[in-house]
Amino acid sequence: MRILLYRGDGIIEPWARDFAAELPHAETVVWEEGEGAAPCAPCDYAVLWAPSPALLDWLAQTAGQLKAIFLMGAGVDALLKFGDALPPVPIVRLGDAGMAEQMAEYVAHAVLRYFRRFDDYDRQAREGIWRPLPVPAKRDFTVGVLGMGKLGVPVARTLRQLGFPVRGWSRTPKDVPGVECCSGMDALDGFLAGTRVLVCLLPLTPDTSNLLDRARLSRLPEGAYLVNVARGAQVAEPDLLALIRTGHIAGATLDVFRNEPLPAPHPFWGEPRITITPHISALTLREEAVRQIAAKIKLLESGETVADVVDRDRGY
Ligand code: NDP
Ligand code: OXD
Repeated sequence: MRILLYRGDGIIEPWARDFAAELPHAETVVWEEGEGAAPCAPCDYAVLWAPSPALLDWLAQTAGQLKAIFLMGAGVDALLKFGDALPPVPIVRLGDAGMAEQMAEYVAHAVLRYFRRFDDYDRQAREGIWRPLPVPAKRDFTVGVLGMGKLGVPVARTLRQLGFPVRGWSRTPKDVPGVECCSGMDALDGFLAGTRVLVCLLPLTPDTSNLLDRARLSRLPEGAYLVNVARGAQVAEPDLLALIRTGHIAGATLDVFRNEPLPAPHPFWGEPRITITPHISALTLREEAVRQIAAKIKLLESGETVADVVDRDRGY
């Protein structure tokens, strides 16, 4: 069995080492491209993150041998954008693999920071001001989670454990104890109207691209706060900025952006009510990821089915 490995950031040696340890009978090869790159023999599995068009071309040409593509992350938008150029094999994303805990930590931190007014205290401290500030009642501080999947549900549960009223919105109906769930576009406006902190954990698909535009963000009550940990293209960035500047939205914690790294002249950098992190809310943990992918390869090799296969029509 031959497994092809590739990461757009080039950090692939530790992955090759971990796969060799998990699957000692497999040959791992690292995809190289450009002048002087060694030709690669067809592979049974490809394990990728941020592949190039040249790599996908080659996978399509050698698809006769390829059995599945595994992603080293949860989001599949960067692969599905290749559409018909993708080889016709199952695409398998990471399912949690240590991301849910990180995501819950990140979102809980952002929500608590806004709720307990830490940004206001930072500002006061810089000016040498000692002044306790009022905090709203938790019962009036509803957190709404867009996307109740592998990451959204644990995030919603964590916020619930912290005592916040929590709502969840998804495509199909959900039943999560303690969380008020609703689904579908018809429910979205009402969901937004009752949400004080909006957390976005949706996959990027044609349906969710630009979902959070001026009209939808304006449905949030005055003084609402946004936490986006999903994909930047789900938010109309100029609309968010305009609503923060008018005061309708109090601020945002953003981990993802339409263009990453966030370009130097982007107005978000200069907006003190926006907290920026460099796409780190839930990092791929290599050891967990390799263990999960290797276990799924073993299942496929023994003719079994695996979880987390992407539905190409749905887009996630
Ligand atoms: P899942 O596929 O497990 O869950 C997606 C959720 O979104 C599901 O509840 C789904 O509904 C819902 N959904 C999808 N489309 C719609 C729609 N049109 N309307 C309403 N609800 C919709 O994904 P994960 O929870 O694993 O991950 C979510 C996203 O988080 C990833 O796609 C990725 O973009 C992002 N991410 C970001 C990271 C970071 O570091 N910033 C790290 C990891 C992931 P239903 O349940 O009904 O299908
Ligand atoms: C992912 C990500 O989708 O890191 O895994 O954003």
